[in-house]
Amino acid sequence: MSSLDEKIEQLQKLVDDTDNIVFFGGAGVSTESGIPDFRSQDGLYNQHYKYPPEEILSHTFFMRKPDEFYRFYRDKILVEGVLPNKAHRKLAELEEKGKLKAVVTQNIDGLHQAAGSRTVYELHGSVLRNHCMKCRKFFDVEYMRAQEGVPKCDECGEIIKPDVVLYEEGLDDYTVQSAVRAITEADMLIIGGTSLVVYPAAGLVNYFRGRNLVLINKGETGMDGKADLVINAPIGEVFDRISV
Ligand code: CNA
Repeated sequence: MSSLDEKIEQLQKLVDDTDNIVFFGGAGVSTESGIPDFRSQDGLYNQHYKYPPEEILSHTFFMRKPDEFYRFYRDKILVEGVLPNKAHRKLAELEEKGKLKAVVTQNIDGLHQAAGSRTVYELHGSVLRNHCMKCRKFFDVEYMRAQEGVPKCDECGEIIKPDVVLYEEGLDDYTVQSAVRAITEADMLIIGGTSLVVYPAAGLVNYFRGRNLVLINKGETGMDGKADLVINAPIGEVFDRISV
C-alpha cells in the first residue's frame, strides 16, 4: 500500500469517527474545476499582466481603473462554464449526511453552493452577487457577463461592483464571526487547497481547538507541523476516495 493509500485510509477513519467536521478551503479547491489559483505554478501570480494581480484586485485600483479591473476580472475570475468538482460534491454530501457543519471558504466562485452545500461562509464574498455603487440595486452574474466593458446600473447608470473583498477592504463581520464559531466548535477541521498566507482569513484556523486537524494541499503550508494528518495530493482525488 502506498503512503497516499495509507493516509486516505487514516482520513476515512477520522471522518467515520465524527459528526462535527468543518472544512476551511481556498482557491486550490476549485483548480480541478478549471479556475486558476493565485500561487501555484500556473496560478494567476505567475502569469504576466500589465499590473500585478494583487494591485488589480485592490480597492484603489478598482476605483481608479475600473476598465482595467474588469478586463482582468472577466478574463480570469468570471470564468464561464465551470462546474463543481469531486471535492465540492463530497463536502456537500458530508453536510447532507450530518457529518459536516460548515464550509468556510476564501473562494468567490459559488461552487460549494452549486454542489449543494448549504452552510457556506464566504470570507471574501462572491462573484454571484453584485451591487450598484450608488443605488445599491442587485445584479446577478448573468447581467455582469452580458455587459461589455465596465458594467453599469440599468437604473442610475453608476458602476456596479462585485461583492468580493478586494485588497484594502475589510471582511464582513457577521461572516467572520460565524466562521470563527463553527471552527471553534468543530471536532475535526479539514484545511484544503489554500496556501494559508492571506490574512486575516488564514488566521481563522487558529481558533480550532478540536481533536483532529487534517491538511489536504498540493504544496506545503505553515500549518503542516501542527496537523495530525497531512495529505499532499489533489483534493478532488482525495475526497473522491472517501465514502460517507
Ligand atoms: P492560493 O494562495 O493561490 O493557494 C492555493 C493553494 O492550493 C496552493 O497552496 C496550492 O498548492 C494548492 N492547490 C492548488 N490546486 C490544488 C488541488 N487540486 N488540490 C490541493 N491543493 C491544491 O489561494 P488561497 O485561497 O490560499 O489564497 C486566498 C485568495 C485566493 C483568496 O482571496 C481567494 O479569493 C483567491 N482566489 C479565489 C479563487 C476562487 O474563488 N476559485 C481563485 C483564485 C484566487
